[in-house]
Amino acid sequence: MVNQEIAKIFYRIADYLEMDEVAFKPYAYRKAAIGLESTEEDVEEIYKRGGIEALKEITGVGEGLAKAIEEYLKTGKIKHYEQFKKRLPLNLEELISVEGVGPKKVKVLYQKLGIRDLKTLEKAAKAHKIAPLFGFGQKTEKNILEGIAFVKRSKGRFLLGDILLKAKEVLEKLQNLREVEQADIAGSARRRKETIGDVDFLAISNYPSKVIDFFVKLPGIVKIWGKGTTKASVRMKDGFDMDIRVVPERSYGSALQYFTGSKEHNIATRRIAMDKGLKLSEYGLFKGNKMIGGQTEEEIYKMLGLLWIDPELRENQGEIEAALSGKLPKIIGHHDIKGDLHTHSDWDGGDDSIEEMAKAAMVLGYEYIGIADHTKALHIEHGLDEKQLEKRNKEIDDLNSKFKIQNSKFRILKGCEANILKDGSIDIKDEFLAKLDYVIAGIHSSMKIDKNRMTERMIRAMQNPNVDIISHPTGRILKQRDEYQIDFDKVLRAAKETGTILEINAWPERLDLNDQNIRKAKKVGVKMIINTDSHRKDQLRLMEFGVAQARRGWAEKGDIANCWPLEKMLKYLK
Ligand code: DGT
Ligand code: CA
Ligand code: CA
Repeated sequence: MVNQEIAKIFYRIADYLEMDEVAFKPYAYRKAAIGLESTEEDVEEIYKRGGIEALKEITGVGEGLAKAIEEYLKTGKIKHYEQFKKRLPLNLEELISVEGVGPKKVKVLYQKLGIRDLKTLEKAAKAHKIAPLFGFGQKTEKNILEGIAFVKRSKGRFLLGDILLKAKEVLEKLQNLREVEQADIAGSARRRKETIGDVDFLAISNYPSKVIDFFVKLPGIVKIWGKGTTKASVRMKDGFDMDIRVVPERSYGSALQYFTGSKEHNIATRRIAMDKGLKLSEYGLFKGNKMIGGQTEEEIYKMLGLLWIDPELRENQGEIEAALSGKLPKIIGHHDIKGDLHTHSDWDGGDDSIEEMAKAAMVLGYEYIGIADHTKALHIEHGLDEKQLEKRNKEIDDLNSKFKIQNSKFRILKGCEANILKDGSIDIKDEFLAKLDYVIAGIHSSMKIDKNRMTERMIRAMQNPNVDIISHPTGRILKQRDEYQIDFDKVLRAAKETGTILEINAWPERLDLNDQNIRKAKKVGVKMIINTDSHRKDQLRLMEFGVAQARRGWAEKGDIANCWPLEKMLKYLK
């Protein structure tokens, strides 16, 4: 939106003026920037409607700045700003993002050392060129280095698994605030994307500035990027940013729809509105100047002729077309999960006993849990050999009889997570595998072999009549390592032919299969299962992330084996 673009330029001009030690003017530019940001109407519209005079109605905008806005609308530039950039060609935004570095320091650094961006700043700090500068010193230099490390660390994206719980805590605080009528998480976190750029919150309130004041004082905030009367943006000590918008009730649905995104989904919904002669924005759905909807997401989708779309599907990957023709999938829900087949017990070095794991599963309302301890080829994980597995099975039998006596229908299933060796064979004898309720097989070694060999290896493992499930099938670790070199289409075909189930591993660093691969598997009719890979009972709760990923992959109950009744699942296993 043009309002935001101009606001951004005003902020930068304010910084430049501060570098030049101009009095008062920086304050005026910042105030106008805030005014622009919190103006609902497009400045273009305002200008069309009433020219300079109308622009002056924006908070903080006087004659001079109204002319600057006009200049931008007419030429796409503001000369004053262009001159500054020419005189001081540096990445101001990047530099001042470093804690302790403000416009005045930036100017000294530029003039004395030619520093113009993060890279040159880091180089100078490491070469100890900053400390001797007047007004800096060793401590500042050290702080700058720490600040740079922080900026770099937080430049990337964050794991949903690291963020969601913290976001939910903030949400709860907002919801408990007297001035807040409703609040939600929006953005990629609401879509449950596997990684998050920043967390977006939305709230309804008649006292927006009270909510904003509360928000910027939340514990854990280390920097306030911006604060207006209806929005704010902050940096948390864990390195991620949070945005909030406060909107009136009548616009809540349209704002939630807009800020949930994705951007691509929004572009598509806006186009549908345009085709109907309507205009959809974060402020509402409009016919001419008349607002015809906006309070709820449901009414907006309905007025566009669409079914309401689950946030996890909003990536413009066909969900719009499906919603138009009434063919949206009925994706699985978090309560559809009946058990977890990939868990480890204290037999293979996990933290909790089988009984403790089982009890935790009961608390979650599961009907069963499968214990899939590692097997012998995986020495570092205390993999079990046939004999140890035999003993462990006895413990499971005893526990199951105990449950029966207690009249509980809960069951512990006997499994293992065996290793797929380099040639595709399994590290446990077939006769023994056949005695278990189910077998998971996974690759835990020789991950760098070439694509053909890797694909053959995986296919051979699936052809084993005892291998029911392949764990974390592509081997990726988010932010650490890529998938194996593997022909996934061939793997899918073999999975289909052999009736092998592919795992959706819920571990937040894995989420493997990913959303795209889940959709592919669904399309060819390969069944999947969502497992947590828990090594401790409290990790059973990571199921949430696996389910979210499955939802993003359009998975329905029929696609996911642990959404079926136990008997049906057991029958499906080889
Ligand atoms: P992230 O934060 O990178 O993980 O991804 P999002 O989707 O949370 O993106 P973010 O935080 O930049 O913006 C939140 C939502 O606001 C985004 O999903 C859609 C909407 N939005 C932001 N910028 C634009 C834009 O330029 N055009 C449109 N149509 N929507 C936008
Ligand atoms: Ca975001
Ligand atoms: Ca954002």
